[in-house]
Amino acid sequence: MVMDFFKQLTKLFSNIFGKKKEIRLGVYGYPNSGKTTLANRICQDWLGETMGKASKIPHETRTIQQKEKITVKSKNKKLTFNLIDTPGIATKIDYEDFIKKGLKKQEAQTRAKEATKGVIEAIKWLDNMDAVMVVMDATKDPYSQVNITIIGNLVARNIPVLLVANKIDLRRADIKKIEAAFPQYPIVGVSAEYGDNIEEFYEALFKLLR
Ligand SMILES: Nc1nc2c(ncn2[C@@H]2O[C@H](COP(=O)(O)OP(=O)(O)O)[C@@H](O)[C@H]2O)c(=O)[nH]1
Ligand SMILES: [Mg+2]
Repeated sequence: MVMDFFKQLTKLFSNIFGKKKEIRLGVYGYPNSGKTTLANRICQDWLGETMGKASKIPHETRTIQQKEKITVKSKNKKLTFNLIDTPGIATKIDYEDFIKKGLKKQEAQTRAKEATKGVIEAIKWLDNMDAVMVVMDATKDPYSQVNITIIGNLVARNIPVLLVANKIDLRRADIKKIEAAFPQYPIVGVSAEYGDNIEEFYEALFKLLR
């Protein structure tokens, strides 16, 4: 009887105080920076499954993708989050660029239309994020309108940011350039494709979400 009462009481307390809301971790960035490749690596490492398709042709991910309850562990630390892969944010989407990449006119036009919707959806979803990783292709100029806009929006909303300098396996990759462009944010270099520096990446994730 008494035990039962205590059980009930414990349950009640944990319902009131213990119910932690789910953490939403967003993956944002320019098309082709490697967002889906990174999301896939995280899912593969901790769930043993992939998230979505990565592609050489930009705007492969055109709708929000979500994987729930991913638990990352390191020594005595553990954290659980929902991972949200977003369509790449671009300032210009032209169907002719897709034709140049080998798509037929019809396919190219559909892709352009969907990609435009995807950008709007990604921006709308910013409000729902608890923390965001901004993935950048470290071989490209980081000081782009897209990066500045995403980071500016996150800061205005008080959402913690981690900059991920991706593709460090490539010789032209230059993390210093990204550090110089955005000196006030934490940054970690990785190769989402080959797994270089992935331990440091998870450590940076613990710091971002703590
Ligand atoms: N060399 C190299 N290529 C990568 C890396 N990560 C992604 N890629 C390639 O970059 C392209 C775009 O990747 P994807 O994940 O679809 O980019 P997203 O548009 O940001 O989701 C694909 O061809 C990937 O194979 C990386 O770490 N190194
Ligand atoms: Mg993608």
